[in-house]
Amino acid sequence: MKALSIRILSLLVGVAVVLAFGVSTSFSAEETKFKEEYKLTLNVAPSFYWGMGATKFAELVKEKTNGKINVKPYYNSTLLKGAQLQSPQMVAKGIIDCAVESTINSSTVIPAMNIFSFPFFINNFENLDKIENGETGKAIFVEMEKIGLKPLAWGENGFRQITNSKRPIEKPEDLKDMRVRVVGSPIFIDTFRQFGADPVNMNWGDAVTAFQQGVVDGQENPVGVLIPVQIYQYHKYVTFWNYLADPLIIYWNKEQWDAFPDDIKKAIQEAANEAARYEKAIARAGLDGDKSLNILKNEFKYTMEVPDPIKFFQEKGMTVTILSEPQLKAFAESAKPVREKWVPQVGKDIYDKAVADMAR
Ligand code: X2X
Repeated sequence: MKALSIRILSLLVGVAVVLAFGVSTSFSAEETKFKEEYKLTLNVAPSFYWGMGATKFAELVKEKTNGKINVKPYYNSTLLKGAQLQSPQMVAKGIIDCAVESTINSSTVIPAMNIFSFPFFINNFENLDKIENGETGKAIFVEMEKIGLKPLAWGENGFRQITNSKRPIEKPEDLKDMRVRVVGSPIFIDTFRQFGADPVNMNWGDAVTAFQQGVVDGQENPVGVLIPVQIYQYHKYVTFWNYLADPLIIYWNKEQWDAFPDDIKKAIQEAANEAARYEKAIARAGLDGDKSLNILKNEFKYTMEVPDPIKFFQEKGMTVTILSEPQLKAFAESAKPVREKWVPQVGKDIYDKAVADMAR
């Protein structure tokens, strides 16, 4: 009993010392407004292209705010215990300060974001850029602000490609009865059911074990995930079909953002723009001719380890299938009912904006 009360007493003294010390060495009035650490969530590891973007953002924020703002990335959704679809709520509530997140992982909270997951709808970089920089992108940012998120910049996970351990996928029937791991977002389940596959939704944190153990036959992700995760260890076949786009958005808790002084806002915004440009170039490297490789070389003095993803997969022994126009048409036709079903769910206005943006 006595020992316990001494321990409690010493604990109290400790706390008092920390408090007194904290007060006596307090920072200048301006600096005390900032947290010691701003927590950033993202669903993947630092080695993923998306992870490299988050790391870059944290570095640039530190640099551009002269160390006043310290963003710490928490990779692999550790702050969410792997529940990747919860990032927008957690940032909106201010439990997490900011994020570099996939639109897929916010799509259950912000339905408009499902426009990117429409199968065989946005099928190339040009269309994607038109949508992000156009009326659709603007409208999505407005939706984010409504729920308490301040969007800063578009990054990119990439166009998602399908891999599997069974056979080359060239037509919808090739997916028949194939067990495919998908993100826990309903449009993915609809799409793969439409192709006759057997989709299984699973958080990314559980997915790699499922590939290892052969619990699923296939999965779909962009090269920026497939290369670092060494997908060729599990799957021999990859089909490049650009069936849907997966942008990232760098965003901040809005209330916290609004309270930042203007110079801090400006510095963080610049960091987001620069990190997003870098990350997008990495995600597109070798998939858009020399364009992104040159951006990396000239603006960021960065040389890609894998400058040609398709060649890389071939060298790793994978069978790479690149769908021809008629093959893509067959998939697009097969997926039509999914797009139709989802128009009211994303909102007719968003859908119309996307169609108009792409036609521009
Ligand atoms: O779960 C996935 O497949 C991933 C890593 O791409 C996302 O977080 C959307």
